[in-house]
Amino acid sequence: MTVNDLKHKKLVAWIEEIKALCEPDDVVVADGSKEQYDALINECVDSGLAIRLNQEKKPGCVLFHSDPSDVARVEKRTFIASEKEEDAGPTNNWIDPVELKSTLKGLYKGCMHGRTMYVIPFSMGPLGSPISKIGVEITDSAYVVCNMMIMTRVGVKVLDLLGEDGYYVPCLHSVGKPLENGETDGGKWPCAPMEHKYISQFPETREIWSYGSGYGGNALLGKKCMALRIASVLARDEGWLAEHMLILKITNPEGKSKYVTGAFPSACGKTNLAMLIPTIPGWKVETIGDDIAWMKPGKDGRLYAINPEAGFFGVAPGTSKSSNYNALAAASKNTIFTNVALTEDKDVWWEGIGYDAPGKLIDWNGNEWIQDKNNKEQKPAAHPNSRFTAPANQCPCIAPEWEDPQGVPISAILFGGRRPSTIPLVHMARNWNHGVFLGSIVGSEVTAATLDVKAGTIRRDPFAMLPFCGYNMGDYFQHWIDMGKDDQEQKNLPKIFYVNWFRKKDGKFVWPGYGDNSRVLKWIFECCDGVAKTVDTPIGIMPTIDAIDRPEGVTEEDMKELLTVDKAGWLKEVEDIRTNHYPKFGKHLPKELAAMLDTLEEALRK
Ligand code: SAT
Ligand code: MN
Repeated sequence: MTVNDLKHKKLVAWIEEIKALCEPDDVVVADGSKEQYDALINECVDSGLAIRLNQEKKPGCVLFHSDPSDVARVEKRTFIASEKEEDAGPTNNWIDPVELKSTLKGLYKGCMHGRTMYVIPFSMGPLGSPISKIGVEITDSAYVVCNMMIMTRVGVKVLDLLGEDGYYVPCLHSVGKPLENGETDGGKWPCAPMEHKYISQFPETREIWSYGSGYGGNALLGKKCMALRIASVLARDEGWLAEHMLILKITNPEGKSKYVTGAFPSACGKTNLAMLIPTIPGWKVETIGDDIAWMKPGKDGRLYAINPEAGFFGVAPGTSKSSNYNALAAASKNTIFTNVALTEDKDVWWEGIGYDAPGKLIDWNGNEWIQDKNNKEQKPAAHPNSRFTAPANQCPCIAPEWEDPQGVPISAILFGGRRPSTIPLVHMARNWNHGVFLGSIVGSEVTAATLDVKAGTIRRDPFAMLPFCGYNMGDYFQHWIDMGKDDQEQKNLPKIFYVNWFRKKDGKFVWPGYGDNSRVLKWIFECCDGVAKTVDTPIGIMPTIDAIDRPEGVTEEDMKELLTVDKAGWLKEVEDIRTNHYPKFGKHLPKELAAMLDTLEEALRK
């Protein structure tokens, strides 16, 4: 398909403008066909950028190894270029949009020399859903095109929906590595040096300009850039919520189902929770989405959620038959692996895959790697943020209604993070505003999903949106408060919970997590029906000690540890919020949240 086939005048004009700026060798429109996907993958394999995996063990799968500097999102190089700095708020990097565009135009000038420019029309959300949005990404990376074809709905059908004058979010991307005078990549992942990487969002004009990185959230612009940063701005203006949340369906033994969303920072197990296999008999969990939820109020006052994505961009390390059977099955064919290790028979391997390395490997850096379990210092064979890009419809537990254009009605919203102490296994907010308070104070140990914050330290990550909110986070809190103004008691709005699967004692996890999290989901299910065993505490509503069935290996003592309010710990938490967290938002902090903090402290001191 070529630009001549396009009917949308504004789109054609934009393509011509970018073509004149970036000066590619040619322009190709992504039509969404399997033929085009296969041809692009073949090109990547032929040029040495990708390795075709063992087609008996992993049919339709390939492996890419990125440049060692281009393995995760780069938060320091991510910018919200609003007209006023205040509108980007205290948690985002800001550059004046005029200045940033001028810098970027300098970088984009001629940046596609020697490359093909691809135009990717894509829909975030089921085609034609009233909640979905259309974007068009221009990129010079075939890797990006193929990943977008898995992660979003791409091609002719989207162009049909767009018609001659439909609205789309323009998303411009280049790896930032022009090829001069017949030069080739020579099988090396192209990208620009760190100081030239820019992941830029322009919230007023709803544009995305990304330069210099080919990786995940930096380059697949439908995901974090559009479905979270730009969508959060649209959601504020249009009265809905664009959130960093999984969506799951849970069914009890009587066949009654509820839908739950959950916000957890990157690499905290959203994919595992969305696909869990319950350890309690008779219960069933199915998946709607594992990373992003768009929720809109319906006429009945309930929130209806869609998963704007069509695939999973999941963390590979730690994914095994026992930790997440469904994710492994989803990624068993037609999957793109990035930065995992390669076995001698061209299969994939990573740390925590559930078995030892079957012989010599090629690690994610392309070097020979032999497992040495006695060497605690051995560098991992797969990068800790290595990923699989797998079509959602290959997941054995995908819910039949996962593409329902109307979305699914949400009964409960979970917040959580990795917290080795203080935060109990689960507690429920007393009302909507209290739930917003819980979302606003989420903190988590940092993981490998971001490159420029030290892994292992605890940082506040409100609503798990710290790197993804496209405007002032204080105003975002206010938007959440506003969404509940007519339904404080949550007659129709979801109940809100704070969970923590990551409590540690003597360096070991107290709660087994994974499938056993279904026991907590069961209590949450019962809370939504008003039949759970609960106790009122200074921090909110908690399960009684016997309300949650104990998994094997968890003693009553452990349960007490998990479900007792650690008053001293919480007072420290309050102190930290009061001195380090909330003051950042200044006058943008909703008064309701400041009041919640006072109420919490009073209750703890009683
Ligand atoms: O690289 S991504 O942003 O897509 C993954 C993540 O950090 O959640
Ligand atoms: Mn994520």
